[in-house]
This record gives sequence, structure tokens and C-alpha cells, in this order.
Amino acid sequence: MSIITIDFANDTSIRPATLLTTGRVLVLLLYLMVPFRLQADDGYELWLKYTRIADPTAAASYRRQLQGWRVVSEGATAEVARTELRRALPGLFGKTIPEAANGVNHQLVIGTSQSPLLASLQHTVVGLAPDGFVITHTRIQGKESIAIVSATETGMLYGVFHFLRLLQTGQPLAEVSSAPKTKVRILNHWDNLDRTVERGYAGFSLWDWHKLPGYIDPRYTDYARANASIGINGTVLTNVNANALVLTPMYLEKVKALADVFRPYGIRVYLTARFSAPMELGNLPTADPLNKAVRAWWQDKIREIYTYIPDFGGFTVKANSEGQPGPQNYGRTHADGANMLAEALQPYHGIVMWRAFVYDHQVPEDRTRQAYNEFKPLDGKFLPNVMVQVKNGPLDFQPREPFHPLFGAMPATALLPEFQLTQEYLGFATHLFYQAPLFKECLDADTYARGKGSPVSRVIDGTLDQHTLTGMAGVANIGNDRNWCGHPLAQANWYAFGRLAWDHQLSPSAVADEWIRMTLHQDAVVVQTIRAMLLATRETTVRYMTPLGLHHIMGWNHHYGPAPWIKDKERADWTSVYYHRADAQGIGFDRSSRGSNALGQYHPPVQALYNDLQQCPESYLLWFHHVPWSHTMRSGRTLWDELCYTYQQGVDSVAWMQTRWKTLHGKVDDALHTQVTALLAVQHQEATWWRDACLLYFQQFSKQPLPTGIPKPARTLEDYQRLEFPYAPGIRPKW
Ligand code: GCW
Repeated sequence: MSIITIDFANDTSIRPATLLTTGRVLVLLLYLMVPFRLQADDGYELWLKYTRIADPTAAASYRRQLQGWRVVSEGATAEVARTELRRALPGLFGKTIPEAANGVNHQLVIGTSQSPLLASLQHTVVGLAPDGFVITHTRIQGKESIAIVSATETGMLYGVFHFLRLLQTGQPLAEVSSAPKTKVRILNHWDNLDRTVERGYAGFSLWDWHKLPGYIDPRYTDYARANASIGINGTVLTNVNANALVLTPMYLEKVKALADVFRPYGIRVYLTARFSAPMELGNLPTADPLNKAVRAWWQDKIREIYTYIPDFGGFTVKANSEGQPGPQNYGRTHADGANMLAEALQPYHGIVMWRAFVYDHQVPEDRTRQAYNEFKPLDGKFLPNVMVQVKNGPLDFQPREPFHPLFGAMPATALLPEFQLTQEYLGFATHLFYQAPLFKECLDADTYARGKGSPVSRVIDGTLDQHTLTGMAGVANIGNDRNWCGHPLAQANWYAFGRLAWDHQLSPSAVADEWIRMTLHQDAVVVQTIRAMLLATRETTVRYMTPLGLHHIMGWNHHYGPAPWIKDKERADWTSVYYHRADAQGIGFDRSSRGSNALGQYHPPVQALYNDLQQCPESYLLWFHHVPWSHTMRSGRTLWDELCYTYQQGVDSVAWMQTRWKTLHGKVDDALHTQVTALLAVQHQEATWWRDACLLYFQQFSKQPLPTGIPKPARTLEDYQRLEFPYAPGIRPKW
């Protein structure tokens, strides 16, 4: 819908009396239009749209409890809270709720527990984890009140966002006490200084380095609001494949400008540290972490950074991985490297997030075993302000991987799990893939590190081994696309990451529900339909891309589309044949005790679960076993037939999603409907492509026909093999 505005004031043919009446009519018209959207939903507002509460009974009940509101703390964060409420409440209720400085009956009072007015509530926040908050019904100065209170300003802001979420999702304004289960809830941006984004599918980087610090894009504030609303409190601005230039004064000025924007939202800024920076920027002959001059260089550099950004969070480091420099270049260990930086950061309370994503093609060892081999012996050797950052699985963000064996293997080390919100291996920003079920599968997996009931979630929230430095990292799926994440529904992954980093016990379904209600629609049928679609996406994609435990069979380098035929490259561990090992006998990577024994890196009950081919859950079958084509599956079908049917099921599920989405025509925003319809069609096409290309390729080994019901592929295997995508997104342009 578009509205035409007429500039009455400049139209001299309209007499003042008419002007008044016409003006009033226009105001009235605009007022009547408030509940409806004035323009197509372009996704920019994310889950902070604050559309009018649809259920009049709920709205009336909320209104009775909200005759006025006030924020009784002062400071930048309190001001942020006020601004958010001024934006949100009129949107939700269609009219302003007065700010009542002196208090009214049925008021909302917001502040920290240090505010004199909330002093009587101090005890309610004692013992809550930092930045936890309470929402409680109480009397303040004799007036019926709902109080939002926290020991910290950031916690107070989180409480405000939580309260708004209750209104947005139609929940009762009951008592709440909520505190984050992890401490460092952080996004990793793989953003380069030239604004390309490694594995980014939502446009270019948000950070407009060239215009910073002079021009502060208002979008930085909206980014901070969105993060704060879901409890994210840190952001690593730069790619882990790092560029040392970001540590120079010219860039630190720019980083400072961003940090200044984010600070009132409780968000700290972090950078990636290129290990060879002392050579590149400091002209030193070495970057050896035990070298005195190198250590002094980092100390000076870190001191300098803190003069710009007094609350700088610290560094993420990718070292000795995929060509990045690191301590091993000098015969030192990862602990030597991490500790050198940690020691220099320690006086400022900064931390080091040292990535465990390391593997070396010179090492004749199953790639999935290498990180454990490298890091397990270093357990207990890292300084207390180091976290070892471990990808959710032992390979690389595949549609399905078992949990990383380092979870549960380094009790003396703070482990930071890394998830990839950007969909490098999950259909880019074209496929609908709601990742909360993937995150949860990893978080809920039992490591058995201290016997049954030792899930990854308890390793990373510190409760299993009594760590206080805890967290969760997500590789951001954010770019400068108007809707932030490329696919209009991919914002759900950003949202779900934040919510689960705050509370890993939330269910993917509940999180989806919240996101849909806040972002798309409040109607029960719409919510149910979209939620069912979102929850199906993970399994669907696994089926049409990498069923039954297959992995890493995607396009070369850009990782777009199927390419199980990739072989004979400079690194075997970057090819597909290395992973699927299809031959005349069967398919799959034997990681059992008879094979690479990657399973041996897990605790015995986990080994027992997967080691026996007959017992192994079929979702991990080809991850852990090389299985004969004729193997009988639980369905009674042979492995070959099962593989074919599973690919087919994947394609069929996308078709099912298309029919579900069709039912929403006219119910959700038109532009959104059209866009998602088109993307689902692409997803269906690409799912079909995956099925056909993979089955044709594997058929060369199984030498069996496609079973009944599996359509004949539209093209030949050679056709699929010839496809090239020179400008697929997400890789650095070559110039
Ligand atoms: O998934 C792989 C990507 C690389 C990435 C690397 C990593 C940033 O293909 O692009 O590099 O992982 O996690 O370091």
C-alpha cells in the first residue's frame, strides 16, 4: 500500500478553514491506518516491529496494568531503554502510554537495584548471574506497579526487551526471573576491510570502514538494538582470516566509533588478531610468541587499543589453520600463542578466543581427529582469560555432524562453542534452514564426560567443570541487505542464536514461535504453519544434501551445490572423495575402531553408541562407517535404495513446504509472500539438483538402478560435473 502525501501548507488555493478540515481528515486517516502496515514489509525492523497487539482482550488487559511508565535510572543505557519504550508502546497499543515521572497507579517502573525507588527489590536480584533481571509485581510509593529491575544497567535493558517480548507474543505479565546461562554471547563477523564478507550471502559488510568514523550509519544502532534485544553482548568485527591493518591507528579510530555506538547496548567490541602483525606492522623479524620484542609489541599494541576503546573485549584468533600464521611457525604451541596475548590483555580484563579449527593436510590423519590431537594435550595450559573456540562438529559446519570430541575432553579449559549462522553449507541465503534444531542437537548431546548427564550445554555453560568464563559464538549471517540476512526468514537464526546463548534450555519450537509472532504475524494458524515449516527445514536439508551421515560433498571452494566428484586437488582434505569414500563395495568413512578410530576420541558410552554398524543411529551411519551397498537398513531396504529414497524425501519435503507456504497467500505481507515463494522454488530446484547429481554419481559405484518412485534425472552426470559458478557469493573476489 502506498500513501500520497499532499503538501497542503504550500497550496495557496486552499483556504485556512479548509486546510484545517483537510488536515484533520488526513490525521484521522493516518490514525485509522496505524494498525495496518503503511508499506511492504522489507524485513528491516527484524523482530522489533512492534505492530499493534492483535487480540483486543489481551491489549485491554495489558493497558489496565500499564497506565504509565518510567525509567528511574540515569545514564546512556537508561536512555536507550526509554527510547525503545517510546518507540515500542505506541506501536503495540496504537496510542502513547504516558511517561509518568511522578508515578501513577498501575505503572511500569524500570531501573537498576541501586535506584532508591527500587531499593526494596534489591534482594530479588541477589545471586542472579550478571545481567540477569527480574520482572515483578509490587507496590512502589503505594502504587500498584510492575518493576523491571537488575543489578546492572545492561540487565535492566534486557529486562525491558523481555517485557516487550511478552507483549509482542501475547504472554501474561507474570513474574519473571531470568539470567544468562553463558557470559560471552558473541557474533563473529567474517567481514573483510574491503567490505566483502567471507561466506556472507546477505550483501556486503555492515561496517562502512571508508566512511567511519565521520559517518555513523544509523544502522549500527539498529544492529545494536537487535543484539541487545536477544542478549548478545559481544561482536567480533573482522574476519578470522585476519588483516593486521585493523590494528593500526587509522582503523582503531573507526573501531572506536563503532564501540561507542554499541556500548550503551551492553555490547563490547572484539577484533581478530593476525598472528604475524608484529612483523607486518612492527617490522619485527619474527612473530615468535616467546620472543621478548614480540611480546612487548603486543603489550604496546594492546595498551594502545585500550586508549581508544576502554572496554575492548579482546581477540579472536585463527592460527596455524588454512594458511594463517601462528605459533607453530616457530615451533611453539597454541597455548604459547594464546597465553602471550592473554597475558597482555589480562590487566584490562580482555579475553582471547583461540580457535581450535586446525588441521593440516601434511598430517596423514583423519581430518576430524586433528583438532583433538592438537588441543587435548594442552588442557590446563591456557591462562584463565583464554577460551578455546570449538566448532559444533569436528569437521566444518555440515548439515549434520556429531558433536566435537573436544567437548568433554578439556575439563580444565573454558570452551566456547562456535556455530555458523551464515549458511555456507546450508544453501546460502537461498534455502530456508532454521538452525535452532541443529544448535540444540549439539547442545543436548551427552558427552558422558562425567557420566550420563554431561551434555555439551553443561560443558559450555560452565556447570560441568565449574568454569565462570563461558559463552557461545555464532558466525554472523548479517550483511547490508535491507533485510539483514538475505533470506527474509533467515533472521530467525540470528534470533535463535541469541536466545539459546542466553538460555540453552529453550526449545527450538518456542523460539520459532516467538520470532514468528514478533516478526511476521500473530494469527495462530499463520504462526503454526510457519513454525511447522521452520522446524522441518533442518531434516529436509540433511536429506537432500547429505543424508545418512554423508558430509563435505559440496562444490569446490565456493561450496555451492553438489559435487561429490571433487578429487585430485592440492589438498585431499578439501575434496569430496576423501569424505564419502564410495567404491564398488559401499560408501562412508570408517571412523570406528576398525577405521580411523575418530570415535576413540569420545567417551566410552558414545563410542558404544556408534561403533557397531548394526547399532549406529542411521543419521550418522556414513559418518562413522563404510557400509556395503547391500546393507539392510531398519526400513528393510538396502543402503542404496534407502539413499535414493532419503534424497527423494528431502525433495518432497521442500515441495511440502511450498504447499504450506501457499496457504499463507493473502495472510502474510504480499511482498514477503512473493519473495519466499520464489526462494522456495529455487530451493526445490536445487534440492532436485542435489538428488540427481549425487545419485547419478554414486550409482557409478553401486551399479544399481534407481528404485521405483525415484524420477530419472533430467541431465547426465557429465552435465552436472561441467557446471561452474565463477561468481558464486561468499568467496573473496580475485583481482
Ligand atoms: O568453513 C570454513 C570456510 C572458510 C573459513 C573457515 C574457518 C574463515 O570455508 O571460509 O574461514 O571455515 O572457520 O576458519
